Amino acid sequence: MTATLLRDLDYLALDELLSTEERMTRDAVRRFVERDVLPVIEHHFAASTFPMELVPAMAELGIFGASLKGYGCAGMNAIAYGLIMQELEAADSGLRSFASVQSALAMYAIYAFGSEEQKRRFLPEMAKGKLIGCFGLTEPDHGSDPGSMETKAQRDGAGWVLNGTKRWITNGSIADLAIVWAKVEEGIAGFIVEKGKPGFSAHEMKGKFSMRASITSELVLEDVRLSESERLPHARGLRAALACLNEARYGIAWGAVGAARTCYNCALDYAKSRRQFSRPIAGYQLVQQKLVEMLSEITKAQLLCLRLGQLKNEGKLRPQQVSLAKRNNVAQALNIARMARDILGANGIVNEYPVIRHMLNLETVNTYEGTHDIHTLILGRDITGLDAFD
Ligand code: TGC
Ligand code: FAD
Repeated sequence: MTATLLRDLDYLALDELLSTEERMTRDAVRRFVERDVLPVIEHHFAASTFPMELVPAMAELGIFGASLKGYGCAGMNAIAYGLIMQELEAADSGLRSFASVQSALAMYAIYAFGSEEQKRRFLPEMAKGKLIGCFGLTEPDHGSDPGSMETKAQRDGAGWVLNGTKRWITNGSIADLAIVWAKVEEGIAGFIVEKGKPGFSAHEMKGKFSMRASITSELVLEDVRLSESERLPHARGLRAALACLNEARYGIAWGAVGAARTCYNCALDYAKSRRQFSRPIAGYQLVQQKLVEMLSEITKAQLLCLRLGQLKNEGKLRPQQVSLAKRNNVAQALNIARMARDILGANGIVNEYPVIRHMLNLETVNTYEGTHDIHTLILGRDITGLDAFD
């Protein structure tokens, strides 16, 4: 993948709506991606490994917990945070996933629902990338419906005993701590389970065709004993876990634009240089139609993101609005990746170009953090007042 594919796509001059700080943040992350990520990402995707060597530089850029305030975090606004996610995913969804899980799921869970002691102990080290977190909500038999989870935490004197299995957990086997959601008598609670706890193990899941530059694991909890101080004291009910998802889904809405932009840039360059029937294929109406479709959808997705960011900065963003953007932007990005792959013909299936990698990754992004159809139902419930989940 070449650096020129990271170039901006800004048909409506949206850059003018960004502050100097937001632009600087975006450009710094783009430079990092160009310098450090592009040379290694294909290798990691092929080997199915995550580029851990990039973690210190990501921490240096303030990427982990970027929008959190205090505790060693950068305290950026929501738009700057979104732009970071966009630039990371322009390289690979696995890189954005790593940052999303660390920041929006693990760090945010501690930030929003942890005790002061937990925040002081974990957040500064996580911001430095010295401690890696993961987020265990999904189980083998409970994905879209996490409220039916079977993992249990039972009272044991002053502490707790946890039993259960979490599956499809990003960063699971490279994490130093897991945020684990479990059923308790009063509903659902969140716990911080550190690596090395007796009875706790993480196993990498192999055989993925998608998100290969990202570690996905199963977490097994067998009579894991935790003290009360390892429970998130302010996490009460499924709503706490879902509040973390809002943060991650927000980042995904932005990130998908980055993946789509790379695919578009690649398809445009290719179409201008590839000649068939004595002319560049970019000169044919059918190819132009695809490129224009891609341009339009990326531009609309960018506008959605910017407005979402403004609402988030003002503290007015509703979860359903995040669902609208996650659902739309990921579906459009996946469609754009498929169109780009088509424009590249046979070259669309080889790793000389980043398009097939993005396309495969986006299949996961369409499924995790609420599938496309689950977000349809969340929105359907919001506009009709009728709950299709029941
Ligand atoms: P429901 O009755 O709708 O809600 C239960 C309670 O939660 C409240 N609530 C929310 N609160 C904050 N944010 C949201 N988005 C919320 N949605 C609902 C709700 O008000 C209620 O509160 P209370 O006080 O009345 O109890 O619960 P339900 O069981 O009917 O759930 C429905 C549904 C589908 C919305 C929800 O369960 C869902 O979103 N399912 C999708 C599961 C999902 O997204 N899993 C993601 C796992 S993590 C992941 O994939 C990480 S990928 C790595 C990466 O990000 O890169
Ligand atoms: P299911 O819930 O079984 O859904 C299967 C199909 O049924 C989907 O098409 C869905 O839309 C449809 N469906 C389900 N219910 C309904 C309904 N009521 N009406 C209509 N259609 C319905 N989870 C974590 O907790 N932490 C992580 O870090 C994490 N990382 C992940 C990384 C990867 C690479 C992947 C692939 C997944 C990850 N997940 C993680 C899990 C992810 O959130 C779930 O896969 C997702 O929520 C969907 O659950 P499921 O796969 O069990 O599908």
